[in-house]
Amino acid sequence: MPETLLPDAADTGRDLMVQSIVSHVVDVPTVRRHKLSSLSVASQSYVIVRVRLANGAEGIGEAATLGGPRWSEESVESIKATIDAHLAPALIGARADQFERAGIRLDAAAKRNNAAKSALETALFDAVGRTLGLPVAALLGGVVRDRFPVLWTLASGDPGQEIEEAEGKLSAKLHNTFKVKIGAQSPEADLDRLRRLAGALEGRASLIVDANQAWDETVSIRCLPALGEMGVKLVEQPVPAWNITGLARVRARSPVPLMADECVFSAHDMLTVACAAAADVVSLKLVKHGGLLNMRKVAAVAEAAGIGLYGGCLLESSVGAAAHLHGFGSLRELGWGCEHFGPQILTGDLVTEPLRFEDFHVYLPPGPGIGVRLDPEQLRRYARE
Ligand code: MUC
Ligand code: MG
Repeated sequence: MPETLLPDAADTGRDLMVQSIVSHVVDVPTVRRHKLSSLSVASQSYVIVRVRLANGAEGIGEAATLGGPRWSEESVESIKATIDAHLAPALIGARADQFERAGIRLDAAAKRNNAAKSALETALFDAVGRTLGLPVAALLGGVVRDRFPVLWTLASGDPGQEIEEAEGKLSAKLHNTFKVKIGAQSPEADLDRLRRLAGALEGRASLIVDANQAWDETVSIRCLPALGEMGVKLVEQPVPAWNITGLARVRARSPVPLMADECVFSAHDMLTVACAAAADVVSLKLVKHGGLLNMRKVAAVAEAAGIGLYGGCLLESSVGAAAHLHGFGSLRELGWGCEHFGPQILTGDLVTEPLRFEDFHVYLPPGPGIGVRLDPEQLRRYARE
């Protein structure tokens, strides 16, 4: 710890000292195969952490991954190993309510490993919120909104199946915006698929697309006008994450707004994207930013640059989704809605009380902390041996 910081003080009655940290790898099958440009999953893997304070309060957090270390560099195996060997020891004995100081400790113990750090930071917020009887959003500045427009992602790659799936979501009044995952096949095949979807859903639903870095600059410039003609509202991460200047050139010629995802992990990345005028919107995700406090810093840089905010996901269970909703609920602006449909694509959830999805919105779970509790039986059921 830098000398300018006070040493951890004994708490004034509430005893918020971190006493123990336990991590579990869980694997939950999905209702159907989910195909992205460079990976395909039939099961979602998370690390669930449980942080116990000296006062007996327990906080929970989740680190989501997608396809092992293929969406980003972290996998559940690396996350659990880093937490157990490096990050948990750095927090034991620290005060849970000193969130920024906890971040300093975690950053001193390990470079990046943002998903692992975000799970721990969520658990600290949850434990402190439970101790004080306050929702995490209150600890972040207070609730600005308690319900969020929520989209559904179409990612089987089969347009017939995708139209049927979208129709089901529309008639159940669950989702009326759909994100289509592209890039697993040729651009021409994806354009045909999107034309079918846009035609079938015209006037009843909005479409956005996510290429997950699959296209290059030339393909993007060639295909974006067609997406504009189909009425696609937003195009996410068309080019590789490293190609910020390319993204800016694509944006300058794009009839459709562009969203940065894999190219914005840190607030520094956000500043680079903003200075390059490379995006209209940014997708906020705890696994990228390393926690709620850092997510708010990324959001602040985006706001300062006039870049819109979107509540991104990595197919979190209700634990991770609830943490995100508390973060999103505390932001002044969230103009592009959110995509925390994760709990609905799982064949089972990890919590006692599922999140509420209704009337095309997902609701902030009420109650202290992140508002959801682990179901011990479900945890046992999905925990890896
Ligand atoms: C991503 O890249 O946005 C979020 C929803 C989904 O289907 O995939 C993720 C990751
Ligand atoms: Mg994305």
